[in-house]
Amino acid sequence: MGRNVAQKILKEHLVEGRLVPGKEIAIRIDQTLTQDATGTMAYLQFEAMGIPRVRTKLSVSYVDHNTLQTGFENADDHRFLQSVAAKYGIYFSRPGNGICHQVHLERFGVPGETLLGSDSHTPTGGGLGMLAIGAGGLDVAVAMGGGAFHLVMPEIVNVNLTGQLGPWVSAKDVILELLRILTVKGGVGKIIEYGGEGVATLSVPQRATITNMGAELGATTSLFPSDRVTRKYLRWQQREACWRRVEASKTAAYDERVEINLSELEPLTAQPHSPDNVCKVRDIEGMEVSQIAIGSCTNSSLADLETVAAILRGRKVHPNVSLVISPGSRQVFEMIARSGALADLISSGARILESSCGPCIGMGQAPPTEGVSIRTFNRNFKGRTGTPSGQVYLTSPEVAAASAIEGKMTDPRRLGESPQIRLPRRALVDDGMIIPPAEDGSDVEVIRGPNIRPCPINTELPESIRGEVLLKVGDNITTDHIMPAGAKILPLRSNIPEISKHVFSGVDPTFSQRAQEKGGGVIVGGGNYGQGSSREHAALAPMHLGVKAVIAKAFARIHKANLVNFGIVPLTFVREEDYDGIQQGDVMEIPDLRDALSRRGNQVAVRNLTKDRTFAAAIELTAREADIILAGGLLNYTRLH
Ligand code: MIC
Ligand code: SF4
Repeated sequence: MGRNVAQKILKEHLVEGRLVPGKEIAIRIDQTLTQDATGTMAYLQFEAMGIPRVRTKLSVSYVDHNTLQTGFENADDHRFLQSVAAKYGIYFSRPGNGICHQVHLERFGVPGETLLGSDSHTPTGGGLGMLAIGAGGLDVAVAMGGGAFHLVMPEIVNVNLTGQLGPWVSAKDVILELLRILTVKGGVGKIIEYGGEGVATLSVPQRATITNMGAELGATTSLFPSDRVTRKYLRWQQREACWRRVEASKTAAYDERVEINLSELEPLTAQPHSPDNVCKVRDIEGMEVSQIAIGSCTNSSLADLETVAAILRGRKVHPNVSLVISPGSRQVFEMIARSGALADLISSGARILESSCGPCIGMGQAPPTEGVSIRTFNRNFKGRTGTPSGQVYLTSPEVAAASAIEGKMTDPRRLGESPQIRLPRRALVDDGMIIPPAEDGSDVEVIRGPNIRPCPINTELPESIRGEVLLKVGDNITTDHIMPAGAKILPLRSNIPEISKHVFSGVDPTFSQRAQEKGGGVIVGGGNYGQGSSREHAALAPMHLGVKAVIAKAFARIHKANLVNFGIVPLTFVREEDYDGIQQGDVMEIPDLRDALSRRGNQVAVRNLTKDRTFAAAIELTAREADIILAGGLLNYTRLH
């Protein structure tokens, strides 16, 4: 039987294991990317490994998250990252050059190669036919050192696209439809591979919008084949030389199949507070809106912004709406400036922000109290904007622009004929904001500000664990709940003792203090615990507070890997009723846990000393993961092996 696209790339990069779903494999990583919010820790970890130069084909360090410099911290981080990049052989994309995923797609992505990025939206590169995976910073540091990336071989889902998008319907609607069908946990343990005759009708940036938001399905990654459209895009970027065809064999098999007819789609939106809470825009038309934000790694390509400009041309933003626009990259920004589209946007009353993540990660532009904010982004988790009562609706740029004019949620099909945009024959290529590394980095000095503190390291797993349930939470807890971001907390990413004070602060402001007073403990979670971002701070900071284990109904992939990497034991309930029987404050004991992990046991008995009850918890770990936890995390494990 022939192979699908994912299998072909995995096969070429396989260094351990067999491509059997559920079995552990290890793959060689060609490229890595980091961004500043996860990058400082990743590079501190890389430095600790004592390797003089990265061993990948290409590594890029981006600055795009922490660009609001309200104190010295972020600026110091930027300097640290720039000096580390120069020293260790990493390209450095300066603040202002754009969002990592967008810039990587434009300037670096290569069809058929592997990319590991310390950001959950790394699968954006799947739009180019790349196998691009998001991971914790420590996994990326290991890959930079030439180490393989370990993962459990996912199942491969074929999304068969037929037909063609109609007027005013966009790539965003494709992925919102898939989120509606599969939900935020539907992609866990899966790779989403797009195929079918509809693929050829989608441009690379459209494909990238779709693979980007595959992160919200919980998928390991998403990807499109590399075909003629990919070649054309790379030619446009003056990078045709790196194109190669990567397509599924005619006889390729898949573990699951989903059908989407592009012709049948209509404008959709994800309602508060989950990307899978999808409905038709026309079903909630007329809802008053106070803010509209266009940008993010999902929807700020040149075509997106030219379309928005064409809709707004000669019109004014509604007086009750604040419209903010952040172009995804400096390339896009400069191109809309040269085409005149930027003038149309400014003239309509839009507020133009720099090319960065900005409002998407709560770096400014928090909406008003209870304000409705329409965003072309990928996440609408409660409080992520910085306004706890904010109501975020995720839509396409077309819906956002139409709603900006009307001041209400608007189905853009009301505006009549859809705008026809024309893109220049060549992209404006200028890599002047990407600094290549020093040829010989040995005498480059790494510059460290006072907020940059060493990465804490866990100790070996003790024989038994005992501790209080510090917090019990429900399903779909995101890493934004566990370790919030935003303008106030993000600057602390390089300082674990400080950032730890904010763990779970939006859920229970007393958490951090209680954890410290009790000398740590256990967290009890529901299904899909830790969905969302790749931030390893959601494991590292709880570890610093003494959290020893998380017992949940099920985990999201990246967060589970991060827990393992820092020596926190992830356990799952064997019987869901056992979750119901636990209360916050109960004292739990897990005797002989070390022994169970060493024996490769698949279950362990957990004693609830307060309720005088014992229940079984499953150990769903590969042998390597069990060893990492026994060693007290990946850094210790790497030293031992
Ligand atoms: C996000 O969108 O939540 C982030 C900020 O890009 C994160 C990374 C981080 O927390 O630094 C992600 O998606 O991985
Ligand atoms: Fe940045 Fe938002 Fe994309 Fe995360 S999702 S990388 S914060 S733009």
